[in-house]
Amino acid sequence: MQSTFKLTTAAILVAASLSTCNGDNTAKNAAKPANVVSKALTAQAAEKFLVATEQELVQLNLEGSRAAWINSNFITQDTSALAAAADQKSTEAGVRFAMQAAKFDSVEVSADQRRKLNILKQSLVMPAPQNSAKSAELAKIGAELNSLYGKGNYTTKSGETLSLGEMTATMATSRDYDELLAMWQGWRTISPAMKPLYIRQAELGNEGAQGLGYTDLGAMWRSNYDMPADDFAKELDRLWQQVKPLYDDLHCYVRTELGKTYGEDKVPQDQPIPAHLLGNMWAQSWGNIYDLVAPENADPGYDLTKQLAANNYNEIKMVKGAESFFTSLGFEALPATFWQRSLFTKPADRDVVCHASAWDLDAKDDIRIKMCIQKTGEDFSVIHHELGHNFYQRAYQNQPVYYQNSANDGFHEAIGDRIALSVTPKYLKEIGLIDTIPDESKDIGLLMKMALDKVAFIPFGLMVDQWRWKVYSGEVTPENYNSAWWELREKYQGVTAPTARNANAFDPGAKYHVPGGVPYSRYFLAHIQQFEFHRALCEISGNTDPIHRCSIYNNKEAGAALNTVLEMGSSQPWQAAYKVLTGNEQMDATAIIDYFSPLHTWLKDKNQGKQCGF
Ligand code: X8Z
Ligand code: ZN
Repeated sequence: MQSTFKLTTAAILVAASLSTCNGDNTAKNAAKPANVVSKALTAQAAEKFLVATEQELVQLNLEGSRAAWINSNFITQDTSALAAAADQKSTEAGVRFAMQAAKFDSVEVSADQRRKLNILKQSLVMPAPQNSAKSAELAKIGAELNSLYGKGNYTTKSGETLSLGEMTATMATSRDYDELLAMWQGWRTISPAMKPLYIRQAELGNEGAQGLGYTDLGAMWRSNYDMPADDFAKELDRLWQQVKPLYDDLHCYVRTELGKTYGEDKVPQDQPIPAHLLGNMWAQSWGNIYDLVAPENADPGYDLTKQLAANNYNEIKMVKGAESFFTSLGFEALPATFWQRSLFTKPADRDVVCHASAWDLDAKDDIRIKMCIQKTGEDFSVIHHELGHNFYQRAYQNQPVYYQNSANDGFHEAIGDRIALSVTPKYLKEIGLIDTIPDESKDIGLLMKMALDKVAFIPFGLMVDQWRWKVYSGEVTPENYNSAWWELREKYQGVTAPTARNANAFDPGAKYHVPGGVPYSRYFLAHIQQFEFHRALCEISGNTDPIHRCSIYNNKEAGAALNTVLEMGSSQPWQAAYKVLTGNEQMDATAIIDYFSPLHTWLKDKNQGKQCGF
C-alpha cells in the first residue's frame, strides 16, 4: 500500500502518516461518504469540510498503514487482498476528497484553508477512476506488483535460489565480469511478469488523474511542489545542468579505471559504462567500487564495513548508533515500541518487502522501520536515512493531519542523508569505530568515496521519473518501455545494458519504486538539498573544518535549527521552510559543487587529454 509516499499503488492520503517509502493510506469510512460539502459554498462550509475530512483521514491512515505493514511483513495472497481492500478504500476516499475540495476553487477562503484544500486535490500518488470496479482493479494491481517485487528471487543454473540481498552483496564485492553479469541478468528475470500489470496501472492511474483535472498522472505528480508543474520540470533540468560537469568528470575517471580492471574491450572508452560493473544492482550509486578507483596515496585507510565487524556491531547496534546521532542533537530517543515493532533482519521463513522503509502508523508515536539490514557501511548510511524519516514524522506530529508531511518530498529523503554526511572520520573516532583520523592528504580519497555514492546517483535520480513521465504522457508506449528506459540511462548516466535485452524485458520493474509506485524525483531533490542543509547546519554549529569534514554530532544549536524546519511539516510552501534553514527560497546545487570542488579539480587533472563523454 501506499501512502503519500510509500509504495505501492495506491494512493493515499494526504499527508498523513507515512512517509517515505512506506505505506499506507487512508480513508476510513468510504461507505459513509463525508457529504459535508454543503450547497452553499462558503468559507464556513470549507472549514466544516476540512474538519470532517481530517477525522476521516486519521482513521483511514491508521487502517491503511496497518494493512500495508502486515502485507509488507508477511506477503501472502490473503494479506495482499486485505492490503488491496484498504488501499481501495483509501483511494476512493482520496478521490472523493479531491473532488469535493475542487468545489471550493473559486470560493474566497483563508490562506490556510486554501493550502489544505490544495493538498487534498494533489496528494494522491495513484488516483483511481471514479468507478468502483476500476478502483478495485487498480488496488489489486498495486498489491500484485508489490508482491512480485517482494517475493522476487533468482535461481541460478546450478539450482541455487538467491535473494536480492544476496545478489546485492555479490554486486558490491565481486570483480568477476561474468559473475556480475549473471546476477544482473538474474534479478531482471523478476520483472517481465510485471509488464501487463504496469501497463494497466498506468492506464487506470491516468484515467484517475484526468478525472481530477490533470492532463496525465505525471503532470499530477509534478504539481506537488508549490509551483506550476512545468516550472518544476525546468527546475530539475536547471539543477542537473549545474551538477553535470562534475558528474561527467567522475564518469570519465571511473570508466578509465574500470577499463584497467576489466579490459578496454569490456569497457570501451568511448561508450557508456556497462551497468553491472558499478557495484550496485541498478548502477545508481557506486561507492562499492571505491577500491577500484581509489586515488593513489589518498586512501583514508579504513573500510566502515570492516570496522563495524571489528567492533561487534550487529543490526540493532547499528540502529542504536544512528539513533544516538539524533539524540546527540537534542531529539528524544525512539520509543520502546520502535524497538519492539520494527523489522531489522530478513526473516528466514517468509516473504517480506526488504526494501528499506520508515513508517508512522498512528501519527503519534508508533514509528518503525522495516529493513533487511546487512552489516555494511552502506546499510549504516541507509539506517540514518530511515531514522531521518522517523524523526521527521515525530517532529510534525502536532500539525493538523494535512500538514503531517515534509515541506516537499525531497526534504523527507534529505534529512537522514544529511545526518549521514556528518558520519565523518572525526565522528567515527569519537564513537570508537576507528582509531585514527586520516590526515588532510587523504581528503581526495574521502571525497571520492562520497562522490561515488552521491554524485553518481544524481542522473539516476533524475531519469527514473523522466521515464515515468513519458509513460504517463503516452510519449513512450508499452512496446518501447524498455528501449526508452535504456535511452534515458545512456543519456543521463552514461550507463548501458551489458547485453542485448529480450523483447519481453521490463527492466524498470526491477527497480523497487516502479512496481512500488513511489515517485522518484524526491531522491534527486534530496541529493541536492542535503548538501545545502549540511552547509547551513555546519555554519550554525560554528564548524571551522573543511565542509566535508564537518560533523554536527552533539551540536544542540544545529539540532534546534533542524527541528524548527521538521516541526513545520508541510504547513508552509516548501520555499519558506527552505529559507528558514538555508536563507534561500530556491534550490541550488552550489553546495554540492563546492563540497566536491577539491575532487573536481583533481578529476579534471586526471582526465586531461582523455576523450570523455558517452
Ligand atoms: O528508496 C530509498 C530509501 C527508502 S525511501 C532506502 N532510497 C532510494 C533507492 O534506494 O533507490 C534512498 C536513496 C534512493
Ligand atoms: Zn527514504
